[in-house]
Amino acid sequence: MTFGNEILAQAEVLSKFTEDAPRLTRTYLTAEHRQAGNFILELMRDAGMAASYDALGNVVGRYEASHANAPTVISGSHMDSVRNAGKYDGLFGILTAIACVKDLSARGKRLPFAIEVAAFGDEEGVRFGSTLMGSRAMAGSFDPEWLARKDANGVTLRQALVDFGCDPEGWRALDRHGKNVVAYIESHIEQGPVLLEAGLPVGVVTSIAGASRARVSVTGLAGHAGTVPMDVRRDALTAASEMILAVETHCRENAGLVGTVGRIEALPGAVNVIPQDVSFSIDLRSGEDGPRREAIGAVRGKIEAIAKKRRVTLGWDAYFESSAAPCDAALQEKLAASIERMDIAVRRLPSGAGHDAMMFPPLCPTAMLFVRCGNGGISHHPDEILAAEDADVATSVLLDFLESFSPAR
Ligand code: HGY
Ligand code: MN
Ligand code: MN
Repeated sequence: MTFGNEILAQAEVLSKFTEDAPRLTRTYLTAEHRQAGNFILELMRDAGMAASYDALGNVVGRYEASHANAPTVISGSHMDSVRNAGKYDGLFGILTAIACVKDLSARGKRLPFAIEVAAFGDEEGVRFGSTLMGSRAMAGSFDPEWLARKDANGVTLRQALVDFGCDPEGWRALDRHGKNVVAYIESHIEQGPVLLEAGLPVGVVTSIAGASRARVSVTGLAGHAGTVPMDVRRDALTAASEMILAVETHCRENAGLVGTVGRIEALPGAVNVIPQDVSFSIDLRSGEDGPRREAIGAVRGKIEAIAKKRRVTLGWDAYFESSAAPCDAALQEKLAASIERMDIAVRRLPSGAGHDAMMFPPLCPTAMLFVRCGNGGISHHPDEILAAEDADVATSVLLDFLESFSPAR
């Protein structure tokens, strides 16, 4: 069986560990996280790695080097998903790294560095809102204030970690600073159409877009849908609607920006009551931090003006920000050389999606390898597809990269 067929078969098994079948949703520190983590643990051990859960519920496997005191290269991605997800977002990066180690182990080959494969438990942030927690801990930027964050049922992250059998205070020991990590490389489906349109199976990522996220709350005045005249209403939902269109318009009018309102809640939510309390999310991204920060400020100003005009009150919780992350130039060259050795044209491209990799530049040189997404590049959607032969090519490129990588002395 080729790398690609085996990876797709494993992704198929993992897709069954979902909290809302037949859709695929797997969130952090749930029974489904445990099912997927246990399956990945077994794959890592079968591939010749020592593997275990860490203090935050990540699953980490380690394949020792040819000699003691060698440096470490980390490769991995996330095992959690968005709601109603595809099968390959995150998981491909874990499974392809395991496939590489399994191949090395089968040949009895050790490299001049240890390989750690990381399956992060929370990249999407669906359950607690704060994202990239596993990779942040490993790269030394975990924020212990997140331990007090609550999920929709009021369960704190701290309690959820204890319930999962983890140690909430153990996050400090996960920081790899001082542990001689010389590179982080993540393989990921592109989640867009560029490689598909270029007719290429893989590409080298140049940078990863940064993101600003806010939770906006709009408070108007509830009232009877039949008796309150239109000119005296303080309708929170129509106000929010104008605000949401302002986000879209601003991003349409400023090249390089993308803005999304993915969630909205309107209360009391009755057909015959004017909405009083509305909350919605904003996710705004750009390949450059300056324009993104400027844009989120401009959008906030426009939303405040709409609130004033419509006599509603506004709450603004800027709960997340990630800076754009450059991929290491030398590692990009090494990845490009591995692709060329397979007689494939090299395509460099930025990532509009965020990834665990964006947390690693403060720790070590960081790179990403994209693999083509079929179906127009659709992702964060059950129609996400990955061809076995593309998974095969990407794994062969990653293996060539690892076998030809010599850590700087
Ligand atoms: O939102 C993102 O870009 C990633 O899927 N977490
Ligand atoms: Mn995703
Ligand atoms: Mn992802």
